[in-house]
Amino acid sequence: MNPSEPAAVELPIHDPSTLSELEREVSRRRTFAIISHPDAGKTTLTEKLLLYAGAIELAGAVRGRKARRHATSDWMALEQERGISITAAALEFELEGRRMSLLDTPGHKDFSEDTYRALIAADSVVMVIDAANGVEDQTRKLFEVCRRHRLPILTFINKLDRPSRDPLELLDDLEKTLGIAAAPVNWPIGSAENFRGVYDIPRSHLLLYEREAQGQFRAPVDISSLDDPAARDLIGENVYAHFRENLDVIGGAGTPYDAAAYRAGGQTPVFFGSALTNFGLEPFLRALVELAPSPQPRSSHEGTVAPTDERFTGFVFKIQANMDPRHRDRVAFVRVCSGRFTKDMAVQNSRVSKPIRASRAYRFFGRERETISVAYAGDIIGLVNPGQFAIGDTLHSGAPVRFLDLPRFPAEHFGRVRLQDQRYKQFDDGLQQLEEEGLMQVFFTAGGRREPIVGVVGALQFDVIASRLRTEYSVEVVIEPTSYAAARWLADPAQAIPSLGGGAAVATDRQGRRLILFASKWEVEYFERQYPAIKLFEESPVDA
Ligand SMILES: Nc1nc2c(ncn2[C@@H]2O[C@H](COP(=O)(O)OP(=O)(O)OP(=O)(O)O)[C@@H](O)[C@H]2O)c(=O)[nH]1
Ligand SMILES: [Mg+2]
Repeated sequence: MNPSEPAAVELPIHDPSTLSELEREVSRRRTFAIISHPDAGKTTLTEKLLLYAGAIELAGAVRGRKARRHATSDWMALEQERGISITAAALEFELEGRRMSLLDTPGHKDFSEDTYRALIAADSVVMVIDAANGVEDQTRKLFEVCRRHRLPILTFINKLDRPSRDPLELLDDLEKTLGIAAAPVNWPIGSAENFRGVYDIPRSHLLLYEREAQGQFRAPVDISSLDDPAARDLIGENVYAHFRENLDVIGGAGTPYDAAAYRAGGQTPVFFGSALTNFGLEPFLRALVELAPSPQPRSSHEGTVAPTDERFTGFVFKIQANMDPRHRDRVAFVRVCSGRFTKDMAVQNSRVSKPIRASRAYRFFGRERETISVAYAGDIIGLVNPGQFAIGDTLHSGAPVRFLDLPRFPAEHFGRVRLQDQRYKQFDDGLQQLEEEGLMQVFFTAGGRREPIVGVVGALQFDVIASRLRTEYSVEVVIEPTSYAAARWLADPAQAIPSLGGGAAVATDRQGRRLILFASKWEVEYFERQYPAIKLFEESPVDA
């Protein structure tokens, strides 16, 4: 969870009958996050992987027409309305004896705090690249986080059914922009209307692209030899010649796949395909099952915690309220890091002294949930316990342990929330619960508690807050942008604050801690120069 993260390890594969139940269960778990720049196709790929894994029978679409199914991982009303992912979704399914836990993350930078936390809950990553755009900004930023945490990355280059950049150029882009070796596992033949399929390099066979069966059903997979004259005819002379040239280049100068280098985060195996038209998914899914690492050890303040440590440990990486309109409860998503979690177990929260009885535990499939009685290291479970959990909490049985803090991004946009009706109770509850999710921070100024200021990482969150208050709490609000641009907490809460000039204002947070809202970073620096005796924090001091 930090640069001193222990290097990847694999459980030794003994005769399975000699493994303990815990070792067996841990070794068959694969927990991974899908990341990329917005719109590269993460949610579409997620949906199609679920389809291939047999976890769903019909694939939904990101921008479904009214009557059509929506993608499982974009379950929130606003996600379906806008056709973008807003919040990370957890999906658990079985595949070839493996228990897969997938986290589909939002690409938009305004939601990146949620994406970062999901990354920390994963043991490996699928990076999606739009074949027309190559490595984009947000992908680069997320990649840096993966590198810091030494997460192994598989790359899926998507949208080959559309005009694409040359595959050699795309590999070059990965290597130059990200500084990671790119090892192609398959190779695309043409793109857009000339897209003919992919060539599986280690298996030396051809998967031909079928234009029918687009959309909802599994596309048939045809395999034949590369030198088969029929294949050559099907591909067409021009496309074939260019493709053979490319193959010669990568055969001579390309990076060969190396399992150890992948596990160490030094190289990324690369696959090509088209999630929307169901192409190239089967080899990718096969690779994911074969190559992705099992649950890894985690760093804590008390040393490394091994997944097969009998003691249950985990941490809360996400909180989400009102996922199910029938229950309207608040779910804390926990990544189990070691041992076995059992229903009704008394767990300690390292932040508070009282043990909690975890009587309502679930596993998730997008919005759908299922009660569980047991979970193992690697699993992502949801615990329902209103108000008892905060993002970043470590849960454990046995000896005390605390995992390293999750990143918190400073708010950069501040809006004043004005209630448009009289539903004060719902308004207060809504703001408090959305704050608990980490969506925003709520500040109170001289304007009083009825018109608080919310601080967010990206301005799109204002829309999310207003929309969720409306749909989940039946509260109408207007959020007006303010000129504040930074919040700084006082290190010494008792210290007197000199009268503030410019656009700054004194405020308190929900815990009553005092802070100053500044109109710019420059104003913060000016203040610090003027009053060196007043220490300011960028993050709220951790709760006592
Ligand atoms: N032509 C084509 N379009 C695709 C393909 N994969 C996804 N798309 C389209 O690209 C758009 C974005 O896809 P999403 O799956 O929502 O992308 P995303 O990465 O989840 O986006 P965010 O969650 O908002 O970051 C949608 O309109 C998809 O239908 C593909 O293989 N070919
Ligand atoms: Mg998405």
